[in-house]
Amino acid sequence: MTHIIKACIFDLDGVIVDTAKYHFLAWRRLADELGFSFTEQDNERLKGVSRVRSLEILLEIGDLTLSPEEQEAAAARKNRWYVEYIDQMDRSEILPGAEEFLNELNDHGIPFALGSASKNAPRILRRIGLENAFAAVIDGTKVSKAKPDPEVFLLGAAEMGIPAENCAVFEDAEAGVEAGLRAGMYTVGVGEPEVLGKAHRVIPGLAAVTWEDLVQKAQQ
Ligand code: B16
Ligand code: MG
Repeated sequence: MTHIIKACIFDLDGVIVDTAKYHFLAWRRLADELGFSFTEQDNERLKGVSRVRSLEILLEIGDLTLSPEEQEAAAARKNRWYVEYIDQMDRSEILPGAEEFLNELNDHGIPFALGSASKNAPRILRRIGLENAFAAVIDGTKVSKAKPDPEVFLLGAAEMGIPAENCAVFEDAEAGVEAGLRAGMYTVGVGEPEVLGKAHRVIPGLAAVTWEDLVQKAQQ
């Protein structure tokens, strides 16, 4: 199916910034505290996944069971450490090509939204100076169903007033690509084709895309 693109929706972690490295440091610190090791390879399983689900996966890796109260406290502790890292971020952490592509969309009058699982998304946008850049910011506090459910992207499209089929989604996580496809949107995977192969198109990063080229490929 061809898509006429009238708006874009961007995931945050892995597309606009690389906060996965800070999530990793904070989760590893929690694992250390709980007495097991957590590797960068393990961290791959947490990309695009909600905080609560991330903790469940971490506990599976450590073969550990915590009470609901202990889980809540552990997730809060992890988040405090994570926030300490993101509070050190600045514009220099915007991934290559991201700002240029957003500027290009602005030049063409194309609205764009953020569709992220992170409850810290507004804080990160402030740190990198993009708090006023998006027409809509849909973050982990606004959705009731996590990716691969399409809710986050459908809310973004609705807030912009653009039909889903006219939106292009940029996503680095497999569950996010599935969410984009389930939303009926043109879906661009950002990362490895081996992982994101179901997307309509896969690019290594936003530096590899221009507005013209997006429009053209989406119509093929
Ligand atoms: P928080 P995205 C996701 O961001 C991260 O990829 C994932 O690792 C994290 O667990 C999730 O946000 C929730 O983040 O703990 O800050 O609410 O890729 O959807 O922008
Ligand atoms: Mg992501």
